[in-house]
Amino acid sequence: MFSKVLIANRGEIAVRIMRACEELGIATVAVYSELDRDAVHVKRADEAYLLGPGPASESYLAIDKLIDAVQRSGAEAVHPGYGFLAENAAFAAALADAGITFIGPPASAIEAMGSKTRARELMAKAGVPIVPGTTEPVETIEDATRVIADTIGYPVAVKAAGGGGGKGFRVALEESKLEEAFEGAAREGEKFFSDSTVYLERYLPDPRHVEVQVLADTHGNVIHLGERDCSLQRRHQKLIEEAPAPAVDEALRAKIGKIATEAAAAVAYTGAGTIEGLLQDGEYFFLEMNTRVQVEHCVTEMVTGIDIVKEGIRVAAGEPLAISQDDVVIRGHAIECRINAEDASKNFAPAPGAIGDYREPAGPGVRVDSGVEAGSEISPMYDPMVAKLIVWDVDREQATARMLRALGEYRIEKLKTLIPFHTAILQTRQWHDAETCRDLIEDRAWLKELAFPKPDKATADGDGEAAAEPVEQSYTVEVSGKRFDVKVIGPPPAAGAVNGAAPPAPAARPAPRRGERGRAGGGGGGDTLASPLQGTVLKVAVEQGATVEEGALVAVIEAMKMENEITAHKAGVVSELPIAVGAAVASGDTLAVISSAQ
Ligand code: MV4
Repeated sequence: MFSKVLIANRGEIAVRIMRACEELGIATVAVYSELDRDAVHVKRADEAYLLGPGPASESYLAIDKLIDAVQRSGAEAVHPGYGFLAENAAFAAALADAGITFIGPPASAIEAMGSKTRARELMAKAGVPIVPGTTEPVETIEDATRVIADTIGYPVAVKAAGGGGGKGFRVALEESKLEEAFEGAAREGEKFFSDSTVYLERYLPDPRHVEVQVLADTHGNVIHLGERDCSLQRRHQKLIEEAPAPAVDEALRAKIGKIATEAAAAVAYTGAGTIEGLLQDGEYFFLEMNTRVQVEHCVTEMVTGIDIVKEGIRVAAGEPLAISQDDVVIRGHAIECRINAEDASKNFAPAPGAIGDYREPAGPGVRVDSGVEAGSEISPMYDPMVAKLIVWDVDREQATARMLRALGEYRIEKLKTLIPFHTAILQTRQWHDAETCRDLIEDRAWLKELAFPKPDKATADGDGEAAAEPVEQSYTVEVSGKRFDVKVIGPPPAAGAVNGAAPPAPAARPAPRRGERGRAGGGGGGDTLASPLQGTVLKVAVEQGATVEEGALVAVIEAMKMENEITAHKAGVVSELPIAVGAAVASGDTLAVISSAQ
């Protein structure tokens, strides 16, 4: 076993890996950027090395700086966590060249699964079922049109070959929409992976996202730990994950487990990995393999009792897996909620800032994997996920009740998080019934309703009228000797307020000017289509004077490296179109005015 391991990551996953190391008697080395000097993962490690300035390219992605830190610390191995360099074959190879162990699969397996077309080809050859479609890149729209007509049919999914996790994923419902989908997928592929090649898959109308956890050692043992259901996503960002999957029984588990272990064996996989797939009408199709430990590995740990991170470290040290397939028993039900610093009511805009008072939930069956504490700063530079709340109970219904209890216990002051959103979701009939996605092109309708509550009359903005951002303030009051905690949500108190108390900082900044929210839905009935987010106009899909249907594509706005399709909030004539490709837009800016056709 190793005596010292460097963790090339930050936040909750760095802390999670350190916990595993401590239990294995391994000393830990943290790395950090200038922005993370006071971070929890840095304080927790036995020693820590500064990498450089905040941008990941100068810190957590800087391979030479990381190798330098490994050599200075004398660590024998590096754990990459997820994100950053976790699935970078060049990093795995560079470590190997320097005689340092990469805690993960061989570079060849990362590479094989990194190209989605190559992975599909390999899987098809190995007898692993893939979603019907092409295993080779499709060069032109003409080629795509032909292949679709001959074999796949509509609707069709167009995906970037370098992609994964939904990046560069477009759907064309019919031939007239193919060009837009093809170009969108290619553009996103080029931007994220410097690879504009795309491939095609039959679009499955109502699948569940079911993924299988695998573990493989260097002695030829490959086992699976059952599946997770991650169907609850928003724009390909998973929000809630659970194990076992509601739609999978013992027989299906054995079937998809066999598919997953065969997929892993086909690329000579070692370590912890995940086969992502789609489940439709009892049929399972391979989508891609994630060659790393995933964010949602915890729900599998809760229902199997197996420590996936520790097993990954053991395997990297050359030890055989501590368990065999027969030892794996699924017991009870686990749910994970991602606690992101995001504002669900503002199109899930990142809401970075400093955490005030902070208290994590506890009690039976509750686990919190976090990388923050009171006073921690959530930087806009990194992932907005600050913690994961995971619960276990004997069945799904009781796990849900336990999660609601734990969400209620979680105190994160001053920071906007998804806690209220998760609380709302888990109380819906759709969650209770484990409903699938009916419309994957847009977000699920019921999910959207929760994210964009109909604007309240009292707070709905008038056309172009400036409105103050409501602020939330907490007070404790006593009424006849009984204690009440109250939250006052409303317009910010005027400057130089009563009692001479200064208003809280957020109220001091000028309120943004905004019109109606374009995607807010319901209420208002105005003509203005306002931008739901801040970003850059990538594409303008309509012309002034054009007649549009409700839901027609108006523009594509890039924000936080994501492409956001802005659609018409009503049918009518585009009477104003004050945007152009390349222009910057702020949240609330008018993108178009759509007048009702006379
Ligand atoms: C699909 C699909 C339907 N047909 N592929 C890709 C990335 C991952 N985020 C989900 N992806 C999908 N790929 C084909 N051929 C639908 C999705 C999908 C999805 C699937 C199950 C549950 C929720 C989903 C949400 C968005 C997209």
